[in-house]
Amino acid sequence: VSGTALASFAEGAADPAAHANAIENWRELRFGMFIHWGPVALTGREIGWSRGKQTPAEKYDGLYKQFNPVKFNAAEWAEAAKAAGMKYLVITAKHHDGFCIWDSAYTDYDIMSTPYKKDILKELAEECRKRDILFCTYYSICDWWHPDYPTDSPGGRGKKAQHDMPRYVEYLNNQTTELINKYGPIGIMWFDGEWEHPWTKEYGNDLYRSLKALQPDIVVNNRVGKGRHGMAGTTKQDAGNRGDYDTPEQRVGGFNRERPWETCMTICRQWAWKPNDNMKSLKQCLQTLIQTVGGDGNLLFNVGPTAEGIIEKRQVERLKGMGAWLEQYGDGIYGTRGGPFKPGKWGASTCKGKDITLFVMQRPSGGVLQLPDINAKIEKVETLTAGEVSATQADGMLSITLPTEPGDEISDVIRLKLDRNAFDLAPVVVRHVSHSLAYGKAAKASNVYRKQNAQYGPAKALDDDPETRWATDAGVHSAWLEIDLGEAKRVGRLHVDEREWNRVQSYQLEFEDGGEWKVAHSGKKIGAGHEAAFNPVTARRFRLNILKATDGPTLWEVHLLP
Ligand code: FHN
Repeated sequence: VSGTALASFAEGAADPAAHANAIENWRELRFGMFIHWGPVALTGREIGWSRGKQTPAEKYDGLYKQFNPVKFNAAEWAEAAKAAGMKYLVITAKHHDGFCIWDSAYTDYDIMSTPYKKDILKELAEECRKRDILFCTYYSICDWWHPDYPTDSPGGRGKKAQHDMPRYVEYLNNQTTELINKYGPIGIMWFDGEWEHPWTKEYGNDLYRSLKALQPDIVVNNRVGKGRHGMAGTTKQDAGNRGDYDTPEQRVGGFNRERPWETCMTICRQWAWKPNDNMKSLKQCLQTLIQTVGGDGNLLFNVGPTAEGIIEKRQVERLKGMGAWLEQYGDGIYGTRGGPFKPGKWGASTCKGKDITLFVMQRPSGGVLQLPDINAKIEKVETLTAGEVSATQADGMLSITLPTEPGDEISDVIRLKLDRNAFDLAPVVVRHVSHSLAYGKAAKASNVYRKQNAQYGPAKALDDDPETRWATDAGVHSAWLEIDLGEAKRVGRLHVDEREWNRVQSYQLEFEDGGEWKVAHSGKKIGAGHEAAFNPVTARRFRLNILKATDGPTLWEVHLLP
């Protein structure tokens, strides 16, 4: 990201030093609790989005009359965050449904109009501060309930007959100011719902500037304006996009030390409480945290409390499991920066001072992890999990001989102690050794994104490099990638990775036999880490023929295996 772009993101920060300091302090926290909660928990459906869809809007808007979370205990919630090793907490003060879980002077559609009649936010802010947990608030810019906000439910697709956006913007500014004045200092004002047409870049810039003037060390995410790239959460670099950090959602963001970023993700599937929702395993939770921090990002991990005001015991237990792991290995997470070895299937790395921590999550066959060597002397190597470890630096490679047995079901944790500051080392990609017969082989494709072969050609899907991909032009709905193995080889397995792009709807793997293409395997969706086994065929040329895609297919890796 260019310097000017970085500067423009923060233009309007009243006190640049306080602003920079606040971001550094927040980045060091690395792990936070996200809470999506409101009267919608009475229905077990999604907050905001179920209004006017699964739950008629009138019924949804009346839920507050029964909302009486008598089991809410702010100390228990704050304790759950602390036990998880979470250092900050962001709660939906107001989501897209307009309900305010604080005592607001600007509306009666708030917690004080419910049978509960107590100021949730006040209690939670106090209990967080007692435990040195940074208290933060989520505020939705779109408000499908508020009569002045132009769009309506379901999902903002409707339009209110009467509306008054300027008056709504005044309401929004009054409420965000109120949150800071009543419950501040607020760590992060976490905006969302900025994507709808009534909100403008100018509104966002004014709001950013006013918040920074009110509390110079408040951190404001990139959803305050109009510069976010959807769920990828990165910020467009055209001038005038405010926001202190990027916000990839329900995915681990890409390695990026230039721009602070934070992945927000649910521990279950739904943001708000849902009965019997699928919950992620401890391994999934921790490996997500490790991959995120290894990419130099923070993880904001979401729980959805019940209508009675409790966080489900199973979720609290899962978070406790994360906290127990962090008790042991948190020194490699908190206060670190991502890299220098970029995350990948192998695992991830972090650095702090002269130390690099390696989190090895996929043990290489043979037990020796091959990393590109670094421009530093390794003075000591130790394993924080179990067993013995050794390291050699030769021929441009750093070879780590791992303990014979995995040290921990989550990851082996190895500490390298260098002769210099680890953050100064240039980040490097760790090739994932796929043993693919197609690795590095000659390839051609029916289409390449803007004919930029060097950056997006078919060879980029055969290089085991997690950062490169074969890409095709927007609007392409079918394409092929042909591989020449150089000689006939027996192939019985296909591995393809398009990550979360999920554009491929159907494909065939073909092989050339006597001058014609025959089908070895047919499949439907690909997504992230698609594996397929089929009756082995022996041929020199293979072609991945994407028959149907929702838009230009983009594949990070295509592996052909025996
Ligand atoms: O619509 C919201 C959704 O309910 C949730 O709040 C997430 C988490 O940030 N953000 C929006 C979807 O992108």
